[in-house]
Amino acid sequence: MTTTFNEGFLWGGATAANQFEGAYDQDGKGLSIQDLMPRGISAPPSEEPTPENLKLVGIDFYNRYAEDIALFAEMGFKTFRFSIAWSRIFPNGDDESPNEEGLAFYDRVLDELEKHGIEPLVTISHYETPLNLARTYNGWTDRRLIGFYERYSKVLFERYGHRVKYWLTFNEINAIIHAPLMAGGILTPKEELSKQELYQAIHHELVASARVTRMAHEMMPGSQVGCMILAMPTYPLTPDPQDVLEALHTEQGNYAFGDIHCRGQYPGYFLRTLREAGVELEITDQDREDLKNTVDFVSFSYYMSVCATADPAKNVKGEGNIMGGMPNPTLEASEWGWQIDPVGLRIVLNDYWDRWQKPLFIVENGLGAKDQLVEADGVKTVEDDYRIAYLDKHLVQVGEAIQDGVDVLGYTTWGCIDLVSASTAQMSKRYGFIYVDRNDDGTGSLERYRKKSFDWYKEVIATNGGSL
Ligand code: BGP
Repeated sequence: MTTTFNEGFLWGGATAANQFEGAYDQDGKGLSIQDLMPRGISAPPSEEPTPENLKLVGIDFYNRYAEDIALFAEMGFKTFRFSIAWSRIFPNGDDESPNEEGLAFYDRVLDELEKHGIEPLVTISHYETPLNLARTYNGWTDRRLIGFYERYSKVLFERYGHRVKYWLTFNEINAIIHAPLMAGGILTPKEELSKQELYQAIHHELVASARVTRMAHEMMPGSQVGCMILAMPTYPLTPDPQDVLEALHTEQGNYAFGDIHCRGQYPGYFLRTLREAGVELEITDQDREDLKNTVDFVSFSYYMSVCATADPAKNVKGEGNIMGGMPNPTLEASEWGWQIDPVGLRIVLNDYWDRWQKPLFIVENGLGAKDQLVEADGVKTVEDDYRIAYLDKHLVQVGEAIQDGVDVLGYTTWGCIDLVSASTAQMSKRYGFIYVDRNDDGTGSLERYRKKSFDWYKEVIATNGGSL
């Protein structure tokens, strides 16, 4: 079998602490904003944690990590992406010293990964700002969060730096525009949040990301730090130049985050957007210096593409898609209206490579679907041919992009083990190769079962993509 994937290609899966660890108050963990988000990103947060919030228990990875990592190893994972829960390390976010029990948990996770020869890929902040930082400072609107984030990152680098090479600063950093609470810990309701506050918060995250990138390079020579962008290619709905321009403007909303991380300064088109929105950013000379610390690679999530039009009469919003955008009439969609576009992944890879000339890492991709647990030959499984078809088609396009000359470091499917969905906060939107017995009403044994896609992915990895 021939393969276009380079030797050492990092095949694996991706997760986030708040969506699968559970143990929300175990061993000194403080609350994070997610502990008050039982109904997903669009609903207002609750006052206190409520049992209906599936994230409080998640899939109990906190207590079952060894079993789960063994399953990842059985599939042959080369890498595993997970996030560190900030509120496990600094329960209030602004504490003077870290929580040793929280740190010890990730030591154990890293021990287990090391045992199986799996390279860790760590997200420092994945939609789980400590609640106190949201309540006391209104999240990233406050410049002081830069310092708290630096203190937290420094502790991670000191503790894990000798065994973690790949770091991501903020998950889907551009999502803050559409989901300021989830991605920025900002409690002001989105409709009431001024652009001034929103863009200042974005600026703080960008400076924090750059400062921590520098710190990583100083403290851990040889470390690789990446930004993480929610990629969603936007096609013009028609060849009308106004539609093409509209699509470009939409893309620029996402490009800006990569441009700043890769070029070390604000691009002109972004400054224009700020000017026209009447936003006057508070940028210090030190900020400008800090931003020059560029990342080593660009990572991104990819689920779908969208269309754009300049004609307001034609502008219909897609369903369940936090970034907005119009559905593409030529594509089919998942049960949640996320449009399936494997070729779009090749387009993104070529586009980002041409633009930034940095290695790319696909750190999320996958199909959310309602799975049915069935019994075949006395073994419980899920016949998820639809998931296999989705992943296969996307990976074929990754292979095409590699042949186009794009430097791709690796690929981690989203939710390699079933976990709680970010947008719906439910279990029934599943992505995994491993089925977890937990239902939307919170019932279930938490038992794990290999799906059909488990063996399929194992073969893909074993053949380094040759079986695709
Ligand atoms: C990304 C997030 C993940 C994840 C994924 C799937 O935006 O980084 O946290 O959840 O989307 O989304 P969902 O769970 O809403 O289907």
